[in-house]
Amino acid sequence: MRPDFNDSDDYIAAYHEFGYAVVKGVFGPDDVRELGQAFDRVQAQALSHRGSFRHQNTFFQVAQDPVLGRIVRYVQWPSYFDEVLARFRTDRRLLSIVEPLLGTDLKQIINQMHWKPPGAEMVEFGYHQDIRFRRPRTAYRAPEQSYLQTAIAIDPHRRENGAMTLYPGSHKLGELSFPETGRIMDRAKSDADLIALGLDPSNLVDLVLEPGDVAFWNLNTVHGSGPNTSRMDRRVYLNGYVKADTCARGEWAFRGGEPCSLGAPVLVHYEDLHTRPYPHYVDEI
Ligand SMILES: O=C(O)CCC(=O)C(=O)O
Repeated sequence: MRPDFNDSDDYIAAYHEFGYAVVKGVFGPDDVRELGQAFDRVQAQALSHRGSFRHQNTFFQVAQDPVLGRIVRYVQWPSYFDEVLARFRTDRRLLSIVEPLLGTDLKQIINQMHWKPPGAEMVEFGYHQDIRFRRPRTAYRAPEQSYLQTAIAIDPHRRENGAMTLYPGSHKLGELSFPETGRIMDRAKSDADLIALGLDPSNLVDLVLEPGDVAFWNLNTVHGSGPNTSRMDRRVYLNGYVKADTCARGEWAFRGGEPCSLGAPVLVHYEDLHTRPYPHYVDEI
C-alpha cells in the first residue's frame, strides 16, 4: 500500500498504517492561485516588520538567513486578518478529509503558513513529533487519537525544495525522547537524531505533493524537513484540528459540520494573550 490516494477509504487505511497519508487534488488551480496570492500578501506584511512580531495569537516569524538576508519562515494565525486564509481554514474539503477520523465538532490549534524561499539556508526543521508542542498537556485528552495536522501544498513539494520527510509507522511508537534543547526550526534534519532513538533512517520517506494536494499526519509521526536547494519556493498552509470535546484550547473551526468564523481570540498557544494582548516585537534583527 502506498500512502497517497485519491480514494477516501484508502487514505484512512494508509493513515492508520503509516501515520500519515496524502489526498491528491483536493484543491484546484484557482484555489491554489488564490492561496498563493495570500501567501505573497502575508509575506510582504511580515517583511514590513523589523523582526519577529506578535499581536495576540498572530505571530510573524522573521529570521536572518545567511544567504538571503531577512526571510519569513512562518506566520501563525493569519486567519484573524486575512479573509482568504480564513475561508480555507474552514473549507469543507478539509473537513471531509478529517471527519472520518475526528467527527464534525472540531477546534483548531494550528493555523500556520510556512515558506522556504529558494536558496535559503536556514529553513530546516529537525526531526520531531508534533505531540511535543501540544501544551499544556492537561488541556488535551488522548491527543494522539483526537488531533490531526493537515498541510495544503501551494508549490510542488519535493526533496530539492525542502520536502517534509516522514518515518512511516512511527505513530505507533508513542512519545519518543527527542533532544529537548533548542527550537526544532533551528536544528538541521539529521539522521543522527533518529539513530539515537533506535530508528533506522533508511525507512524515511520524502513527502511528494503537487499544488492542491493535502497531506495529514498523526501527532506522534516522526518528521522533519531539509533545506531548499532548488529555484522554487516551498510553501504549505497548515491547519491542525482537534475533537472539540477533548480539548480545552483552540478556536472553533466546525460545529456540527458547519464552519465557524473567528471572533475575539481565545487561548491557543500564546499564554500571555490576556495579559499582553497588544502588538509587540519578540526579537529584532
Ligand atoms: O514546513 C515544514 O517543513 C515543517 C513542518 C513541520 O514539521 C511541522 O509543522 O511540524
